[in-house]
Order: sequence, then structure tokens, then C-alpha cells
Amino acid sequence: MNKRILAGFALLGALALTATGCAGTAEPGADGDGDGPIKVGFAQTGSESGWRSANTESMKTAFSAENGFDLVFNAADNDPAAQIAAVRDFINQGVDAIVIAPIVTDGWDDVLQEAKDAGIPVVLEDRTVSASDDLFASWVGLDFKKEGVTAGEWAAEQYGDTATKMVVLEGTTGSAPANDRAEGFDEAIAGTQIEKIDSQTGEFTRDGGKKVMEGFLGKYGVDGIDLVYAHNDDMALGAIEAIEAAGAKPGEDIKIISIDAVKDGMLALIDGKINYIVECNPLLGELAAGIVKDVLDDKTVEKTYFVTDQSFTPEQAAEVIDSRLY
Ligand code: GYE
Repeated sequence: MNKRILAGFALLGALALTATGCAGTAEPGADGDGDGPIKVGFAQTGSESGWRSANTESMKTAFSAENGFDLVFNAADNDPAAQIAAVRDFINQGVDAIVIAPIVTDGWDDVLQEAKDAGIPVVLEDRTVSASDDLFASWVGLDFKKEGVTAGEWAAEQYGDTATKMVVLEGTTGSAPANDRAEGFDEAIAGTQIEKIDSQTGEFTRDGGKKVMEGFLGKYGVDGIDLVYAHNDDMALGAIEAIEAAGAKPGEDIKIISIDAVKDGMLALIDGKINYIVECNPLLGELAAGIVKDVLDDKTVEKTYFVTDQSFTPEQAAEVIDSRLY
């Protein structure tokens, strides 16, 4: 099968070396015309979360001038049409390669075909698309379904034997992580006493999570909700604010499970306001840059590169917090 699993955070650097053969050094001429930096258009989703900030920083650092790149950065404010327009603009500019973190999975066929027709390779990072994989060179990211399964298995183990009313704060509708994290979690809690009583999108933002949680609390009351499953830390942090404003204790009266393991999430976990976090590693820049260089150098690349995640209880979070990079 044409995929590779990148095991463990510590291996990232080593694997970047594997992927590039020569990570971190400028390779003038890798763009094929032998003169100057590799011009890369990067279509980022927006700036919805702490994860996204860390991902953007990682990408900008890896696609730097000193690494031989001329980066054209676009953040689409989570508007799929604006993101597709940005990619079209990169094609018109005649960039050497395009990197996309696709906001939603659908709607990519035409513009990816246009890039292919223009001879511009596309590398996807973070989220996946539903378009045929002939239309892009490679993808690097995380196994979102597995993240959902890991979160769900922990929930099943902790709460599955007692009647537990759960609400879900979903990520952006139509995005790969929202789809897959829901599916994985649901599979893992099937047959347990955890009952999903409601599920709504909070758009992966803190504000969105807070507003949706306020709505749930208004509808079911503090006593009618036992567990929150948030598709990312930012929404969990928003939910914490809503729960506290309703006079209840997050992590005790209402348990919370989330995904990402960004700094603020980990601190809330250590504080006991979140009960469990599954990591989603945003530091994909070096790997993405290595893949882009390999593609432009006509080296063989895998179609998919999975980076593996960890997960944390409060005690485990306290042990690692000082060494976390995001
Ligand atoms: O979990 C969330 C962000 O696509 C994996 O997007 C990413 C998700 C991440 O906004 O915080």
C-alpha cells in the first residue's frame, strides 16, 4: 500500500531527513529552472485555533527563504470558495508548487485538475480531500479517525458502564477532521451507556464552542449533560467558560474530552477542567517542505504520510508540559 506511518513525535526530524534526503538546506534549482528559490503558494484554512497558529508557524519556518523557498501565504478565513480562489490565483501566478490545507473535503476536483494541467504539483497537508488522488502528489497529516477512536475508547472505559448523556462540539462542517473524529468516536462508544443527546458545529473556534455549549446548557440544563466531546481544544476551552458561567464545574460536574493537545488545552487538562486530550500534531512544516522538494526533484514520494499522535490524562500532561513545543 502506498502509504507510510510516521511513528512518534520524536521521529519527525529523522523522517523529514528521510523524506528530503537533505532537510533544511537550500537547494537552488530544485524548481527545475535552475535559478533562485522555489516559489510555493500555501493555501491555509484560516486562523481558527491554537492548532492552526502552530501549524502556520511550522509551515512558515519550513518554507523560509533560508531553506530555499519563496512562500506566498494565503489564509482563507475558513471560506471554502475563497480558498479555491486563492489556489487559482497561485496557478495564475505560475508558482512552482502549491500546498493546501483543505478547509472541507469536497469541491476540489476542478481546481486540482487545473493545477495538474498547468504542470504545478499539489501537496496536501493536514486535512484530506474527496477528489481522486491522481490529482495531487502527496498528503501529510494525522489519522483523524484514529484520534476519534482513541478519545471514544477512553470515554467508553471511563463512563460507558453508567448512563451518560453526551453533547458533541463538532469541527467545521464538511472538514475531514470533523467527519472522521465523529465517526471514530461513535464507533468506539457503540454498545456502551453513553448516549449522544446533541451535536452541533462550533467551527473549531473558542467562541463557537462557547456559544454552542451555552445553547446546550440552556436546553438540557447543567444536570442534563454529563460529558462533552469537543473536536478540538479551542471549543473545549469555550465550553469551559460556558459551564463555569452556568455555575457548574467543568471536569467534575460535566466531564470534557477534546483533541489537539495545544498549550492552553494541556493547561486546562492539568487544572482538571478537561479530563482527557488526544494529541493532533500541528508541526507538519518540515515534512511538507521535504515532500515538495522531492516532488520537484522528481524523486518518488508516498501518496500519504501519517504522523502518529499521543494522548494525555492530567497526570501525563503534567509530566510533559514543559517540553511541549506548541
Ligand atoms: O484539530 C483544529 C483546527 O485540521 C487537524 O483544525 C486540524 C484541525 C485541528 O482548527 O484545531
